[in-house]
Amino acid sequence: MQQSPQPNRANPAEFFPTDPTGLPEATRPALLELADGDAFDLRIGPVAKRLGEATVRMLGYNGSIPGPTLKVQQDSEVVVHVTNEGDLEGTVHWHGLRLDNAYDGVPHETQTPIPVGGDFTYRIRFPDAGLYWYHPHIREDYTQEMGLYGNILVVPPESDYWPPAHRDVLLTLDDLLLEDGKIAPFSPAETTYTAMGRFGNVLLVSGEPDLALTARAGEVARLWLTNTANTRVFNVALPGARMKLAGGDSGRVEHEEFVSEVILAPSERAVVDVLFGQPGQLELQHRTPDRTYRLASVTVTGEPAAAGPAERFEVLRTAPELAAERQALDAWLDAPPDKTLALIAEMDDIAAPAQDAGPVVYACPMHPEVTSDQPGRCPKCGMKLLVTAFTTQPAGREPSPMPHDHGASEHHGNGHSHGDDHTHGAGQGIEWEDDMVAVNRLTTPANMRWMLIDRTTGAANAAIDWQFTEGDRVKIRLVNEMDSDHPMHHPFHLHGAGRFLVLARDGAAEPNLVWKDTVLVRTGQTVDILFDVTNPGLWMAHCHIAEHMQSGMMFSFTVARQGAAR
Ligand SMILES: [Cu+2]
Repeated sequence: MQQSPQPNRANPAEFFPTDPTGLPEATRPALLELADGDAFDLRIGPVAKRLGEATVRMLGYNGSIPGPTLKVQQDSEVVVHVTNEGDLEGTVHWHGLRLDNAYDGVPHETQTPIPVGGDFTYRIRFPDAGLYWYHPHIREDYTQEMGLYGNILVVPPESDYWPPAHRDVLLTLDDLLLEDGKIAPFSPAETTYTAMGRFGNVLLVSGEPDLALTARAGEVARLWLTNTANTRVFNVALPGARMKLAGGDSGRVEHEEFVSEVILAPSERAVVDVLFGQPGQLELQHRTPDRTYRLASVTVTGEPAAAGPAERFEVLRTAPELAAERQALDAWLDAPPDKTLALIAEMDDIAAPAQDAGPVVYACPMHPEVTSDQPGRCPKCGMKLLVTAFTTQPAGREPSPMPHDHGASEHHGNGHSHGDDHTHGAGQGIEWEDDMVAVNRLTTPANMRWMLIDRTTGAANAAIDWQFTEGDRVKIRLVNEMDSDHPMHHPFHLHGAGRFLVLARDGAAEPNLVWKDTVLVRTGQTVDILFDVTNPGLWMAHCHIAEHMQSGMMFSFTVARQGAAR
């Protein structure tokens, strides 16, 4: 039995609506192939989404989850007329695009939020080839979880920018928290689950809990992967097929390389070419140190594919534009950082004892066997010890495909057995699951403060006031400190003021460069990035765990035009 208090659920008006009655059923995303100067409409509105036996109320762009896939030519421009018929005011952020600041979709900073019933017209440009995505920038913990995300595929003019492939397969990776056949409640007033972020218990690939893919023997399929989850990190594998890493957040990698798995933090992308061999049944998987989940089934048919792409699959190419960046890397590795940001949590003891409560016992929410009669930190993971009433719920709530009484659990529940030795910290500095559900659900921006701290000025979050100029290259050091009330990983995202290269992780030079907009900084890790500043305006930097951002982990910085006074 849970001993922790439950959030107040007495009054349904305190939560966003969950009733799908009468709503149109969510459709599959349309592919919109757009030419330079084209315009299209994007409507935000509620849909009924079938997830196995359950039908839940979600939000879609143009009635689909994910929203439509935009396929555009590099250096083109399109006009998007957005109407908001959703549950709250909104914006659209075009993630990873180095576009004009006015269309970046940051509420109050680059535009007035679009009220419910209102509209806004974006002009978006695509200077870089690769895979991007769009999502709201108001209460993403709710709106993105509800299904508001879609992909953008930017096609380069060079036909050999990517290696040859038969087919493009775009897949979003997400999870969703269902309770009693409904999406677990969201308060319009405040974000919850701010400690770990809201982990789901249903995994969704391109919006589907049980996606089935087909391929032909000898086919090379290009998987375009985007992690749209609030907080879950995915580790994608496809045993039985060969995988070649071809690209990342923004375009191709320096060196194509064969891989057995690919890690994507929230908002990161990966471009993976897959060569299918003999006919048979395969599984696209998400693999954590403790479990393996099925993301999708893949049926490889005996129908042969044309030979060309498979013959050239063995060739591992190098991207000249990134090889050129490599030439200057040693100097940047040796240079001191221009900026240093610390990533830190401050957490109240949400079960702090009353004055006359007598002696209490403190324990780690993740390691209940670690107890103390004094406040302190867990020697195993660094987590702040909390009064034990909050630590007695069994840890772990891994996703199963559907609520348990629907009998579909064989679809995802094919993992290794989950022993009691779930050692925190053995997960490569990544929180793969919510290991402290009882505490996590009670955390809010009021009792959990996530912070980015400028180590030069001491300024935190919104008080940080960085100023750059177009053309700058800035070395930024990200230090994920263990001296924190809740050390965990953070995907650090920079908006389209530019793009960056990862220089080094814990002092080790990055072996394979790729232009990025988000980098996963693992627990206790130090990551150096080189930010190539190209676009003037007021831009955001933030953690892309939606609940961390809502809990303060963000700031904005300015980029001046070249030649203009700072
Ligand atoms: Cu974070």
